[in-house]
Amino acid sequence: MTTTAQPAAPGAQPQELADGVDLVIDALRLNGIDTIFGLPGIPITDLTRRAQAAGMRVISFRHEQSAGYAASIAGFLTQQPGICLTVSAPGFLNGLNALAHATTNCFPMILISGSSEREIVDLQQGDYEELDQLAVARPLAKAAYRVLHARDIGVGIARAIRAAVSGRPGGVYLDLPAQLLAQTMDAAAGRNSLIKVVDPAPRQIPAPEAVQRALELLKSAKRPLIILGKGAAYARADDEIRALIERTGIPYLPMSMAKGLLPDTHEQCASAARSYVLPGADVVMLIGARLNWLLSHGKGRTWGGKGAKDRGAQKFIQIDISPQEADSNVRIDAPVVGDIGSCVAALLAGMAAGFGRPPTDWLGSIAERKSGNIEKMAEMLARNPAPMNFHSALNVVRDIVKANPDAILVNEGANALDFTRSIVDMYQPRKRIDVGTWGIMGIGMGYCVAAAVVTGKPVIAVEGDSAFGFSGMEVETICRYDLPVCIVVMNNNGVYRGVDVNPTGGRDAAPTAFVKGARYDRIMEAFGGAGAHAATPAQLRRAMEEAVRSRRPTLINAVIDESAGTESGRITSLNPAARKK
Ligand code: ADP
Ligand code: TZD
Ligand code: MG
Repeated sequence: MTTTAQPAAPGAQPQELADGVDLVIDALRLNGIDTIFGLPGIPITDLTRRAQAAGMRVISFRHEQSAGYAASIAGFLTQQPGICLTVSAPGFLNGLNALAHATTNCFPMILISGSSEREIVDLQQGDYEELDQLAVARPLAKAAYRVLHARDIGVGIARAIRAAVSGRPGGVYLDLPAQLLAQTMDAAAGRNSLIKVVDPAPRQIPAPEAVQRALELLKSAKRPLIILGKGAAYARADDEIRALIERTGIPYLPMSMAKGLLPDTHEQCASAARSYVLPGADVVMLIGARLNWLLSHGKGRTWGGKGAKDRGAQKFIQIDISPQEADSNVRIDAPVVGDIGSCVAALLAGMAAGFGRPPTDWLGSIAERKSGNIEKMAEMLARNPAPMNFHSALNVVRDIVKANPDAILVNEGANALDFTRSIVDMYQPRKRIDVGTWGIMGIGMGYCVAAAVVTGKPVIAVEGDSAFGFSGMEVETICRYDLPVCIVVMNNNGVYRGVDVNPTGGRDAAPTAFVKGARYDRIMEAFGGAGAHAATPAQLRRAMEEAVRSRRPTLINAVIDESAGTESGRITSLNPAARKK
């Protein structure tokens, strides 16, 4: 939308003007960005309205944190920066958690926030929602920018896009003061100032000698292992990765969000023999996975070391776009720096002359462990205890996901997370999205909304009852946009378990215990969606099948034995109280 100014002199043509809002919208659209996740208010209400009027999808949330998580995962799912739009100070701060989360997880996202007047903020004169937002955002963002003049909006958005998606992706902050949005300039000059970013995430070709070094190490391996991380899922080099794994015959372990890059049922998938392959491998190739806490920092007993700080005997190859990642925890013998598609293609080209399969004793002993563990798991899943436990409930989810392999699975909680990750097989790339690098609670409903909006696929969310509470109000958002989301709340009456009691016998409940027998399904009914209460696997199955068939927003309250979980799920060892014991 443009406005017209009074002609400067009688008889002159009226000048066509564009304001800051026009230019922001046009700059985003010029770069193919057609969706905004946000929450309106001063000074960005008009921006949300006019973006919608211009044909953009504006998804309005009940809390900025969910809008931010939605933007971050939209970035992961599309390789385009997800946009989160917030109001100044408190709205900005609510979105900040997601900005930091995006940076930590290497997801491309731009948090665009309106802000108050610079002159007043900098003199701390107490403006409406006063906060030096740029300074606050900077340490948590990959890059942070402020635009003060309408003529710089094009540059500001171009820089934000490049910073978000190039190299290692991350969260970018873009500060737009209220005054900027109202500033006007000549519309033609404004159009001319916008930048359509050319090649925003350039390929990064690995050095031939780095590829050679990696190939030689891999060839020398007697017990090789590949670990796929969410960087590999993000990179969309699905065909190359599959070719590498199948041509080499090397067993692989997918990290949580890399599950499904190849089907979890693939014969080379070593997930069911994880505790055997990590200490047993002699050469490990990491593809888009960091040796952080999720991989025990590459050391300790997990890797066959004798103590917590001790290294195993593995040599490491690491494929990553960030040159600083190598040696972050242990020595990387063969770093390969570049984008995963180019690196894997270069490795494949280097193998064209032939590449031997791993020794059969390594593959044989993995296969043996796998089948033993898969059998044990099948037994657990077949049991039908009353009340339902995590296994019997997730056995149903496992079947539903198998029957709907293109559905996106959102997952958060502690036990609800760990059991789902190990029980529910994934069959396609980028279908499992979860708590990520921080193990953060609260991503649930934001992820559901974004996944449904940007992919158009059905979404299934498996949520701990505590985890769900962090973003539960977004059920209204899911109903408002009528999204095909089926939420299963694994209701065990609390954080980890529902059985804790206040040791003093006082009237306050224990810190980890919730209201018993809560009916989360009624929250969905309050907004016109379908609620269901499931006390048995058969009831859960019926409700999930109906949800997938109808594509209606659905929330199933799955009653889980309140004593079934363990403290902190699988990461009990990180709990200081448990450590002391
Ligand atoms: P996970 O949690 O699944 O182990 P991480 O988030 O720890 O995965 O690691 C992802 C890694 O992938 C990061 O180090 C990041 O730099 C890298 N990465 C992201 N995108 C690409 C890409 N296109 N090419 C190469 N590396 C990438
Ligand atoms: N706050 C945030 C933002 N992230 C966190 N990870 C936590 C708190 C601590 N926390 C966990 O690590 S898991 C969890 C919390 C509060 C909830 C576990 O309870 P749940 O799952 O009901 O979601 P289970 O199935 O009962 O274990
Ligand atoms: Mg719980």
